Amino acid sequence: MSPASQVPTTDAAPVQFLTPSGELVRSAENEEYFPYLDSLGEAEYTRFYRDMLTTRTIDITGTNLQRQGQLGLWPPSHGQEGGQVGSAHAAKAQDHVFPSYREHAVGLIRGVDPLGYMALFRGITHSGWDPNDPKNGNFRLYTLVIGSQALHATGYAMGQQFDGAVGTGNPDADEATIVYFGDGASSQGDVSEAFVFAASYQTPQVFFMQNNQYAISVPVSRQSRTPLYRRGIGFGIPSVQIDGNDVLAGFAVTAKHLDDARAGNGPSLIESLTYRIGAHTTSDDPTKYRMNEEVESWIARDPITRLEAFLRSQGIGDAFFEDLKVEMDDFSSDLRRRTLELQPPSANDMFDYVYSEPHAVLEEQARWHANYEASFSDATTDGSHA
Ligand SMILES: Cc1ncc(C[n+]2csc(CCOP(=O)(O)OP(=O)(O)O)c2C)c(N)n1
Repeated sequence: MSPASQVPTTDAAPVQFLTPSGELVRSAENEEYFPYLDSLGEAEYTRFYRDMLTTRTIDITGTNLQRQGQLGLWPPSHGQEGGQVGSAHAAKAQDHVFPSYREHAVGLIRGVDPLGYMALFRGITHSGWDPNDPKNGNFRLYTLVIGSQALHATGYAMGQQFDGAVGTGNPDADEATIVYFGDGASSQGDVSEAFVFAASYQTPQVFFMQNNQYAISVPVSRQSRTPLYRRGIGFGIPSVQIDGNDVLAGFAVTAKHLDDARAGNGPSLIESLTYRIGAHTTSDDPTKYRMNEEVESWIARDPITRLEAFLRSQGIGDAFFEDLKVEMDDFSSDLRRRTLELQPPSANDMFDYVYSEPHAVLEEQARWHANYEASFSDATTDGSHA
């Protein structure tokens, strides 16, 4: 028997509540998630729609600004809004969120001003937002070192457990952690190590893997011989696959597993099957490694158009969508204006974050540097100095 033929080949269908044409379906296998689905009504549906559209607007604005030389880089989340918006709404205020670098929807929903993304990718700040500021909803910093945030999250979740913030039975106090990472990251040692510790310590944690089918140019088929969610099962972590372009599945499944985590039932892994419609970043040309037909087939499963179809079937009319278009235009202009107004930091700021306490040698260097910079202020127009 060849090794490949020993691998089980049957997998449950990914959890889906909203079909690509926007029809609500309930299959008996997904019954455990029904209460979470049933907790949603028109207010939540329209909120999800608005958040997905806002995220796409941020993406378009960021991409345009990069193309005009105003940002150094932009990593688009176009196509991945369903899983992101659904899962972000499943997290409670007291939960902690560890992103990768394209979770623009998640940060938005946690309270981050998207201007922070622009500042970060304009290269004028190391972070873009303060994760300790309560208004940013415990949304940690973007992490470009692939997979390392899984370790940060697992360590944090171990701390939540040691602090007794799990399984007390108080739904407003019990905490969980959710960490976002990609299919490529799941091939990294850091993620495997995070799985080991999460399983051993039964951390209050959801691993939210966005399988957008590519790690830059490397397709999932090259990275793994089994569906990626099975990687979690090997570590003893309950794992489930969802239709990541279905915002309702994203919400219901994440809400259930975060509830389990807060209740002290340990970690779980959600593989959110989706597709990166745009480039990996604005430095990438995806036409070099994938076919247009493939992209088109995923555009037909777009998370926003399917929710629009569902909303229309629920009686939401043109006015709602027309008003949102105007709102998004204003939002984009405002974000663009504020980005262009961002000022570069003072070069002397670099001395502020070296040590936690003041340091005499560094203070001397900072004084010298400030004087040096000031010496240019009386430069004449021909470049010489007075
Ligand atoms: C430790 C490390 N190795 C390599 C890279 C270069 N790199 C940047 S993005 C990326 C692919 C990540 O793919 P995936 O985890 O699927 O996330 P996606 O970008 O598709 O959201 C790689 C290899 C990196 N940033 N960090």
